[in-house]
Amino acid sequence: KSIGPDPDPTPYLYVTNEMKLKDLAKPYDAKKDCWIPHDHEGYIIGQITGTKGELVSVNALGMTNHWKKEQVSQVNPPKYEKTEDMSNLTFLNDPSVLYNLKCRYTSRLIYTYSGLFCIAVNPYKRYPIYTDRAAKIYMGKRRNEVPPHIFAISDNAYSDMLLNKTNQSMLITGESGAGKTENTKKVIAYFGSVAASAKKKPGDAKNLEDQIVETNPILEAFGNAKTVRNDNSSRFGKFIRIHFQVTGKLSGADIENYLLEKARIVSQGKLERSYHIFYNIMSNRLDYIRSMCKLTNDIYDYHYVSQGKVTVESIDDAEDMMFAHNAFDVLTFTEDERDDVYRVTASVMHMSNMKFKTRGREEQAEANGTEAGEIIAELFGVGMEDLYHNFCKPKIKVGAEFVTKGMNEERVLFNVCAMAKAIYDRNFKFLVKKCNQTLETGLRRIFFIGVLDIAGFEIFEFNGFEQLCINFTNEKLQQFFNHHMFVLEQEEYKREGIQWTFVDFGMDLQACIDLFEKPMGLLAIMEEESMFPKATDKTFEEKLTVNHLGKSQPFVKAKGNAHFGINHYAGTVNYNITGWLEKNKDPLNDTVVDQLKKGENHLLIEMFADHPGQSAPAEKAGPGDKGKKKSGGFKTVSSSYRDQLNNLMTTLNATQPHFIRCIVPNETKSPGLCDARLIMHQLTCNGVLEGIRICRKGFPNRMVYNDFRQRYVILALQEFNEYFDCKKASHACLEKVGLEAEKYRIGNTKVFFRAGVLGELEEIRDVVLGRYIGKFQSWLRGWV
Ligand code: AOV
Ligand code: MG
Repeated sequence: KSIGPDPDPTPYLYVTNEMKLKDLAKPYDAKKDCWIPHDHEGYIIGQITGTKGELVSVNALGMTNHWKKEQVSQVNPPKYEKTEDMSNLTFLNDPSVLYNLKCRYTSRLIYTYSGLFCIAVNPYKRYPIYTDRAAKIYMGKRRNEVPPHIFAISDNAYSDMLLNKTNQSMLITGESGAGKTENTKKVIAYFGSVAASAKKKPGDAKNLEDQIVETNPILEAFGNAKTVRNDNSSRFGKFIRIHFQVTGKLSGADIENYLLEKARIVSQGKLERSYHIFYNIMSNRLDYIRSMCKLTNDIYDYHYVSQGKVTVESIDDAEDMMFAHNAFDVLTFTEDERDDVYRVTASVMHMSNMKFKTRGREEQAEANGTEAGEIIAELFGVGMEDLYHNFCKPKIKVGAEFVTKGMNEERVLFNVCAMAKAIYDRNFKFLVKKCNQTLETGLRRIFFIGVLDIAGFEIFEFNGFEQLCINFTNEKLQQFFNHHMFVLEQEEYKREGIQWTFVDFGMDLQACIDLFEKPMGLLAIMEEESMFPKATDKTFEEKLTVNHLGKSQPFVKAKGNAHFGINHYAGTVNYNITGWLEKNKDPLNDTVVDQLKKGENHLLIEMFADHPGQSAPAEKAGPGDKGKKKSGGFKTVSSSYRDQLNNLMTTLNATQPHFIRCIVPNETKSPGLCDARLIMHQLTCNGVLEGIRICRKGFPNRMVYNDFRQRYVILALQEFNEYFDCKKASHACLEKVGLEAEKYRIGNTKVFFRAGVLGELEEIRDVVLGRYIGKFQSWLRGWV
C-alpha cells in the first residue's frame, strides 16, 4: 500500500552541507559565551565579562547584567549545531536543548532525539517525509545510521521485536495539537507497509492492512472534535496493538479506548464543535441518512450540537462522511449495524428537543409536546408514551418494592442529557468492539507492537476530574520511563564492567503515585465517597484533607478556586473537585435503560447488555439480602479507569518501550514559529528535561575507544604509539592530561564521561592544538 506520492524527502531530514558550513563559521568563544534567561526568547547568548563570588557579569545586547551562577549556562561549540541526538551535547542544559530544537525546527527538521526520547515538533505543514520514498530510507536501518524520524523508531521497534522476540510499545504523548494522532497514523501506516500480508488480491479493499488503517476514519468521526487548540482533537485516549505472525507479517490488531469526553455531547464552547460525525451526517452527502433519521436540514434545530461552531474551515464534512461510510464497509459492519449507528447518533441530536413542563404545585414534570419523542422512540424501537413516562416517573427500588418516583423538570432534563451522553459513549465503545472483532483474523498472534496515543500532562487554570486522570496516567508513564532508563543504564554499566550504582529515579515519583493508589489514597476515598449516599463535595474534600494534608508529602493546600494541590513531577496542579462524585457515579435513569434493553434497536440492546438496569440486582439478590442496591455491575468511572490503567501498565511492563514526545511549537498553528516559553513548558511536562536530569547523574557522554583515539590522539601521541591496546592508551591519555578519576570511567569498549567533561577535554585539545600550530608556524617561518 502506498503511503503517498514521492518527492525528495532528504531536505526535510538531513542537515545540508551549506547549513553545516554556515553553522561552523559562527563565532564562538568557549570561555566567554554563555546562555542567560530572556523573557521573550527563553534564553540568549551573552559574553562573560567577569565573576565575583556567586555572581557572573554577562554582556548581552549591549548591556552588562549580573546573574547568579546557576542562571548562566555554557554554550556548545558550533560543531554541535542542529545535532541529531542531544544526549551527545557537551553541555547538556535547558537552553542548549531549546536552541537545538529551535534551530532544527526552523530548518524544517522536525524530529530530534534526546537520548531515549524521539521529539517531534508539529510542522503545521505537510512535509514529504512520510512517503514510500522516505519509508525506504528507514527500512532495516539502525537508529544512528539514519536521521531522526518516527519511521526510524518504528523500524527499530519492528526489528527489535523480531530479533529479541519481545513485544514492543511506542508511547506517544504531548499536549493537545502537538501531533500525537498524526504520528500514530504514520506509525500504523508504516507497519502496514513493511509487514503487509504477502498475498494481496489487486483491487481487494478488505485486506488486513487497509482494515487496520481504516479504523481511523471511524474513530476520528466519532471520537474527534474541533477544539480551540486543534481542529481535529481526539477526545479519547487509545492503545492500538498491531499483532504479527512469527514471520513478521501482520496478523491482526486491537484497540483499547480510554475515557471519551462526554460533556461535549451536550454542550460546547463558542469556538468549539461536538463530534465530527454529527456535522458529517448533516452535510447530507448521503441523503438517505438524514431522511432515515428524520433530521431537518438545519443543524441549529439541534441544540446539543449547535452551541458553538458548526463548520470548520479545515474540515470537509461531506468528504469525511464518505471516509467514515466507506470505512464501515472495509471493516465489515453490516448495513444494518452501520445504519443503527447512524440512528443512534441522530437520536442524540433529537434528544435535545425533548421538552417538559411542570404540572401544578407538585413539581411533577410531564411532556410538553411529543414531536421529538415520537422520532426518538421510533429510532430507539420503543414506545413513545412509555419513554416519556419513564423519564418523568422512573421506578426506583425501596426495600424489595419498586415505587414510582416523581421528578421535577430540571431533574428530567438532567436525565435526558445523561442518557444522551451514555448512548453516545456506549455507541463509541461498540464501534471499537466491532472493529476489534473484524481485526481478529484467526491468524496466530505471536508478537505485538502497541501504540499509545494519549494526552500528556495538563496544568490548566481550572483542573477537574479529567485532568486528575490524565495527570495520574502521565505520572505512571513517567515512572515507567525513569525505571526503564535506570534498567538500561545499569545494564550498560554492567556490560562495560563499570563500577557505578545508578539510582532508580522511578522512585522519585512513588510518593505521588502512592497518594493516588494506596488504601485510603485519593482514588480509594473518591470511590468510597461515590458509594456513600450522603456524601457531598464538602465531605469528600474534608476526607481528603484529613487523610493527606500534612501527611502525604505531594498533597498540598490549594491555591485560587481549587480544593487541593498535588506536586506532580511536572509541577504543582491545583484541582477543583466540584461535581466529581456525581461525575464518578455517572447515574442513569435505569427505567429508561430497561426500556431500551427491551426495545427493537439491536444496537441499543447490545450497547446496554452489560448495564444491570433495574431488574438485575433484584434478580441477583437472594431472599436474605433484600434492599442491597445495585451490588452487581455498578462501577464508578474512576474504578474502571483504574482497572484500565493497571492493565495498560502491566502490558507496557512486559514490552520494550519506545518514547515519542510531541511538541506544539506555537499557539497560532504557524509553520516555523517557535514560542520559547511554550516549548520549555512542554519539555518540563513531558519528561524530556527530567530525562536529561537523570542522564546527568550518571555518565551521559560515551565514546568507543577508536573514536576517542581519533579525536584526542594529539593529547598523548607517545601513549597511543606505545600501547597497541586502544583502551589502555586512552586511559593513559586521560591520566596524562590530569583529568580527575571521578570524571570518567574506563569501560570494556567505551570510555564514559560525566556531564560537561568532554567540554574540558575539548579545551585541553584546543590548547595543545594551538601549541602545535604555533610550533608549526615558527618552523615554517624558519624554513622559509
Ligand atoms: P494531537 O493528537 O496531539 O492533539 P494532532 O495529531 O491531531 O494532535 O495534530 C494536530 C494538527 O497538527 C493536525 O491536524 C495537523 O494539521 C498538524 N500536524 C501534526 N503533526 C503533523 C505532521 N507531522 N505533519 C503535518 N502536520 C501535522 V489532541 O488529539 O488535541 O491531544 O486531543
Ligand atoms: Mg489526537
